[in-house]
Amino acid sequence: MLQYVTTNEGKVREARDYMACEQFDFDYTEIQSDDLGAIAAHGAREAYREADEPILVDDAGLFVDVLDGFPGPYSSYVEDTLGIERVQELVAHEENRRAAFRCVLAYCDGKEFAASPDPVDRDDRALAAAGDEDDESDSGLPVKLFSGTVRGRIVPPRGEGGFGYDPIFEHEGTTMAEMAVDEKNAISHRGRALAKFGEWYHERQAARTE
Ligand code: ITT
Repeated sequence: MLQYVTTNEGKVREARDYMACEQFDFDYTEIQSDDLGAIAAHGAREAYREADEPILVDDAGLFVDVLDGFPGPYSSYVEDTLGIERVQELVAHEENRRAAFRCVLAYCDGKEFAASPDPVDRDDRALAAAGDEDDESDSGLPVKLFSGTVRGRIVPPRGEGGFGYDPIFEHEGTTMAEMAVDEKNAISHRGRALAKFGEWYHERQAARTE
């Protein structure tokens, strides 16, 4: 069974619209990097070594234009420390309140796959970013990356659904906290990444059972 690696139940709720998976509540090491793909790839290798089952890691972040992409890869820390209302206040008086949500999914099952159409991270980049080139323990484990982005704008909090920054992120007049799971998936960063992954994964499953 595919293991969806996250401590966040909200992510798993959204993922189950696309495929059967189990939540693997594993707090992988988040390396210091500006690149969500490198963070997710490193986490996927670590989680695969731990579980020895097919792994999907989901790393996401909110990138606010006028704040040069802050909080970006630090979104989780900023939610826990500043809180989402303070992030909203930071841009409340700005003319430009545009922002993007990004999600990168990293898949690892210990086997090879073709690079196309999405990139395959062959671990040198992630290891270099982690500064631990001497760590041979996960070398050679290919990781396939799928990404999705949604653009919107930062608004005062509205809505009871979703999680994280959803109440302050508005897309075409509706905050993501005002959307049902399937409505959010239809437009969201995660929904877009999951749709790409789901299509590829189901083909892969079918090819392996032929
Ligand atoms: P895991 O790392 O265990 O998966 P997390 O919630 O910390 O859980 P991320 O690092 O990917 O996951 O998330 C970064 C932050 O962005 C965190 O504060 C989330 O609540 C928030 N976030 C992620 N996806 C989101 C979404 O779809 N809507 C709103 N906020 C989201």
